[in-house]
Amino acid sequence: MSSFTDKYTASFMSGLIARNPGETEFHQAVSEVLGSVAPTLEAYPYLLDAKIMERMTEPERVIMFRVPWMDDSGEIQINRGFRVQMNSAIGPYKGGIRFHPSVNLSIMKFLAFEQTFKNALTTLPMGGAKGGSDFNPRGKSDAEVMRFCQSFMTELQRHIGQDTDVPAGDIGVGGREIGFLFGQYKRLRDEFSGTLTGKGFAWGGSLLRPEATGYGVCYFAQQMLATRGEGFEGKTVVVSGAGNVAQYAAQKAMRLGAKVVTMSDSDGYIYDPDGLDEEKMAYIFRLKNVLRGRIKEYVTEYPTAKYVAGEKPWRVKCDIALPCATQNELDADGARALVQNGCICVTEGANMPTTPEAIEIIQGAKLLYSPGKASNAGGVATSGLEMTQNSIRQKWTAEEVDSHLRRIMSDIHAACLKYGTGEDGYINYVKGANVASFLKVAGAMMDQGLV
Ligand code: NDP
Ligand code: 2IT
Repeated sequence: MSSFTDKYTASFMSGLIARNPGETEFHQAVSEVLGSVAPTLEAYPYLLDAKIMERMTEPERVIMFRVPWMDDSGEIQINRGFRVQMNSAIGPYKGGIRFHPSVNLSIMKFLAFEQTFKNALTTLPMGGAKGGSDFNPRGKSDAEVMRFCQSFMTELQRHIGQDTDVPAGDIGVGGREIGFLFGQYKRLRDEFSGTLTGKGFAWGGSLLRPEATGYGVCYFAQQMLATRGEGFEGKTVVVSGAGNVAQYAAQKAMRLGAKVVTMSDSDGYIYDPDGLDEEKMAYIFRLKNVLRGRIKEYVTEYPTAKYVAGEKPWRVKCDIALPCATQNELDADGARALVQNGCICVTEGANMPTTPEAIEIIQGAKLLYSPGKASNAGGVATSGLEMTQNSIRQKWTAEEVDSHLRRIMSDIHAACLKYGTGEDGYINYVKGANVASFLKVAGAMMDQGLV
């Protein structure tokens, strides 16, 4: 690193930390981007004069609100709601809503910051945002989830709109929650519009949106593997998570000929040495999406598999790892285990699942490694396709959506190659994704003046 890069990064980060104390996930996300783009800033000093990084790290708007609701026993509950509208330089704010007890301002800001760059990579006109609540949907009845969603939307509705801000799902927010949120939005605003994505197919949703993030992860991994003449066929794959992204990443990897041997949740992981097949996948879909059960129940149904409580799956020998659960789930020990066991490719499905130390280990060992903002962008890209279909009042076939998704993932891969290929030929996907998206967002901000 040049002395400029070192000095600029250190002084920028100390200012950011002073202005945003305690927001460790936000600091981590900014620091990763800054590590990639500082040389670009040095090369284009007018971006420094324009204080472009200072502007990009200050949300355009943060909304924090009370979400009161009544549980089934009649007790009053209070949660905190958030929407961070980070950047609208290239389109209306766009990004998911997360319901998880860990949600706080730092997590919302890191996710909205990442989303800005991810959305820029999709090639579609979408700005960056994220929202959510510390509400825990686990163990709640459908009626409780509905009342919570209605209360959450009663406030959120005044800040969003199809040309303003278009939320979607994330952890804890799937088809059921989007339905309740959409119903309340429509009722309060008297408007049937594309203001949310991830809608049911019968009421404005796009085919393949549920599958898109996980499928996109595998399409991206295919492109990464192809740079080394490899593919999924015959490879052993470790997946973390058992939610939306993990399920469809596992299904696609399996259909591409890989043996998927693990899935997990926050309590532990299952290891199936024979690998998942269509029947086992159907069981998992029902277990997680209909019965809302825990992944450990898999071993009751398939006793040749084992359940490992309290652990993450990274010590299981594999060729390809797909972290698809949550931030910072793959740490230095996990990364070392993957490298030692001969893993060749880590493709992120979750947002920021790999810690900075783990990224250093994985890239140091020259594994293929892609950050979520590149490899999980298929979800929001297909949300963008849902917005297009809503605007033109048409429905595309699954084949049409899939072909757009494949093209977008391939364009993102090409952008990573363009800006991330080093002199030794090693592709630094982190640098590639950060520089490509930074240049796009920065250019749009410069064009639009000081706003
Ligand atoms: P889901 O709620 O469907 O599933 C989340 C999964 O991750 C569950 O298995 C959950 O286990 C596990 N998990 C959640 N929080 C933790 C935690 N703190 N520690 C360990 N495990 C945890 O969410 P999604 O599949 O939609 O999202 C997964 C990741 O992908 C997130 O990082 C999300 O931001 C990202 N993403 C999602 C997109 C989408 O379209 N849905 C698009 C792009 C990225 P448990 O049940 O025990 O909590
Ligand atoms: O992190 C993400 O990209 C998402 N949760 C999807 C956002 C969206 O608007 O589809």
